[in-house]
Amino acid sequence: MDNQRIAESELIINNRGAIYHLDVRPDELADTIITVGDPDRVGSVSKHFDRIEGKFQHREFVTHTGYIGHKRISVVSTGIGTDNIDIVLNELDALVNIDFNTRLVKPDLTSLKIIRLGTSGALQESIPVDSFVVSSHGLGLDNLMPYYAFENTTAEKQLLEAFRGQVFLQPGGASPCLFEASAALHNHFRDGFHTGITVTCPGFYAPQGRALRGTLANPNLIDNLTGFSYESHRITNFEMETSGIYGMGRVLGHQCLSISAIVANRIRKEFSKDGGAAVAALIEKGLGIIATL
Ligand code: R1P
Ligand code: URA
Repeated sequence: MDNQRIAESELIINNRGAIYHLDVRPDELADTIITVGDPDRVGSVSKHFDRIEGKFQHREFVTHTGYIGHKRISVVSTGIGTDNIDIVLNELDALVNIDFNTRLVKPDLTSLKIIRLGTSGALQESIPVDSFVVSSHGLGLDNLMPYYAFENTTAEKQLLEAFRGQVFLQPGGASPCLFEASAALHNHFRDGFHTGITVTCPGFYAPQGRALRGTLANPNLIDNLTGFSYESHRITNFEMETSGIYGMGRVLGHQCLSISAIVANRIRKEFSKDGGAAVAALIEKGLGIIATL
């Protein structure tokens, strides 16, 4: 495809020379990025930095860039859901891979390291609250990735085929998609982490099998997901961003990994007594590794 100038309506740059939603300029972003859902969690990460270089905020998108030793890291809040992931991943990519002066895609592309530090609900009895899960795959039941053209590996196609055969999804729901984590990043996060397939849902209540007053269209969803197995693969947990991050990483060529503190166990019907402490522990453990990447 010709490298055409990207129009003002498509790549929106504000008066500060910063991208539309994140309000961050290209020079204000590191190549190693931590994403968190909660804007308040950005400060809980950056308080561990030796030096903070800049703080930016627009809407729910808070960004702090700084250093741990010589390692430059940006931490960015995404808010909740893969609709926000569409915005954040596209804007992070534009900040490194599009020249903001010429509006042309750069000839040499940068592959960012993007690591989500989030919260999640476990779908296996053996994964207790306050433990940590690394997502070997993101399996999307949301509707973001069907809007993009992407390639799946043979292994991903086989796993998705097995999922389609075993798990009943109510008619009219999204078509499932599946992406593997960056193997290079995953290899750094083995000790002290559970690992498995993470299901990404378009909501927290019925889309995750929770009924308060609404009636579930698919009451067997949790049992179906918990019981899924293909070769050594199991579904470990539920959340709301991972498949979007992995899918957009595939489309744009970034290395992505999603790590969650388990705050709920849906099989034992337990919730963490101190989810804040579990997230703080995940941030400390995660930063210890991320600083060495
Ligand atoms: C729901 O409570 C939110 O928590 C999880 C879900 O993915 C969703 O965003 O992640 P975060 O704690 O990172 O936001
Ligand atoms: N986040 C989710 O999306 N689901 C849970 O059960 C817990 C955290």
